[in-house]
Amino acid sequence: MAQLFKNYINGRWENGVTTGVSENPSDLDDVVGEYARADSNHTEAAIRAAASACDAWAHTTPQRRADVLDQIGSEVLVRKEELGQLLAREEGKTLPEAVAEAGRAGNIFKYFAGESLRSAGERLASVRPGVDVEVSREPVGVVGIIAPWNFPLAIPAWKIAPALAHGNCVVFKPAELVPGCGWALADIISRAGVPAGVFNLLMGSGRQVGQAMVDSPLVDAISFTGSVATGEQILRATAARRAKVQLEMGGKNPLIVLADADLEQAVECALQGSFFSTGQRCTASSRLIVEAGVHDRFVARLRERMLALRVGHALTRGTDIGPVVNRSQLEQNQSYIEIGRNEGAEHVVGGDLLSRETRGHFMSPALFLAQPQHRIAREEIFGPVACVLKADSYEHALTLANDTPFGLCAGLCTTSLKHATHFKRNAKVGMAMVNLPTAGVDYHVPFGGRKGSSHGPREQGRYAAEFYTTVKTAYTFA
Ligand code: TXE
Repeated sequence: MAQLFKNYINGRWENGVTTGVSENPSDLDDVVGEYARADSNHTEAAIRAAASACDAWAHTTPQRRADVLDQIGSEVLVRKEELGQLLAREEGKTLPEAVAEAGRAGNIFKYFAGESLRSAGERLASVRPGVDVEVSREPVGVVGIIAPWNFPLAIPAWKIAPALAHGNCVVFKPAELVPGCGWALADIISRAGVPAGVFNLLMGSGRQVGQAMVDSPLVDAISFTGSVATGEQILRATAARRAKVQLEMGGKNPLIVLADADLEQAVECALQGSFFSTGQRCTASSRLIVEAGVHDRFVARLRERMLALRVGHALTRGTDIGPVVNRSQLEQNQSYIEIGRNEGAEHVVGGDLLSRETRGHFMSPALFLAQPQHRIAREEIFGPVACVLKADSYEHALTLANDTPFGLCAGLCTTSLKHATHFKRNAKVGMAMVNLPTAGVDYHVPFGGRKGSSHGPREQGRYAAEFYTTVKTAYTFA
């Protein structure tokens, strides 16, 4: 019998109206678990519970919130191998990647335990005699958290932890493909001393549960990570009712490789950034912009390294690249391979469907030589598909890098201090990397982008307070 993951509403584990099934993308004959599908009535109940719990939780001491978050972080860290197994089985990233993600989630809770205690304000002299001014931060209220499937422990952690640390109540909806990871996190949170209603888990569809969260007048803020289309829809709905909103959406991140770069290091950055986690990262490097002087050598070496990558079951030791998360994402990747060929991009290697011992969504990483106007060089694919664009110079490469509707992150491989400095100043992104893959960020510093990639305040680190608090200015005459 598969485990049944239930929803967590107002401090109780609740059945849904129907059940859904969570599958292992490495082995479609392996059912990870069944989950209770919530509907709009469950959503309303969870939101009402959160709204009722808000005042009391907002007035708990920072020590209490720090203790709760510290306990959650400790349990996640102690169980990171087991949580990593679940993650690898449910989402398909390799076991080492999944264990690292679980560790990161634990560290995020630990970090925000400290942030509970550091929530600072300021006291200023007024411009009027005898008046004092205090500026303080207060919780926003009920926060709706809508998460994607690609980082099913880390992304919920970096939204839930700051929300609770800053005194908010949470209604959390994991993505439909990864209810097991959402449930595992909720189970740990439910045992950490969080009062009923302060944290709620709802598993169900975006259209029903997610939409009800977005539309509810009792939800004061929505934090969302996912596709551009859904993000834009949420932006319109929250703007109409003036709720606070934070959106992390797509990317088409460039990695520039200059002729003076350390070639092996640059190839490693490209390989890691483009294909690891099966390319299913908003920070993936999907445009490799390579200076003409090193272009052919770079492509040859990257091809060689790609051919050596082992694609297979996420839990098998030695697997470099796990499966694609589900059939529809696999079809999307395959359709872009087709689009690339049809629009005249030169196919270098990969993109083939692979069969392994178990029935899974396996494909080999793909590389194209493309032109800047090609769709495969402009649209987010969200799979192990990258393209190389040739640049005449650093200046040309930077122009190509910034020529995109997205602005999440960008990388540069170079040994030139002059170009590295110029790049950090002029890349139109939220995160710039020099001699590092575009994917792979620290958990204690801001995460987010510009242009079509992000909207609203940054996530993570102390900058998270911008979204999870509201500022009050208080005047006293004495
Ligand atoms: O995203 P959705 P999906 C991109 C990537 C991928 C594509 C589709 O290109 O191929 O999006 O993935 C919830 N109101 N990214 O379908 O639909 C949904 O239930 C409220 C990039 O998973 O945006 C899930 O919890 N919520 C991305 C979450 O939104 C709604 C990571 C994301 O789902 C909703 C994931 C609605 N109307 C996908 N409809 C990144 N940038 O990292 C859906 N949801």
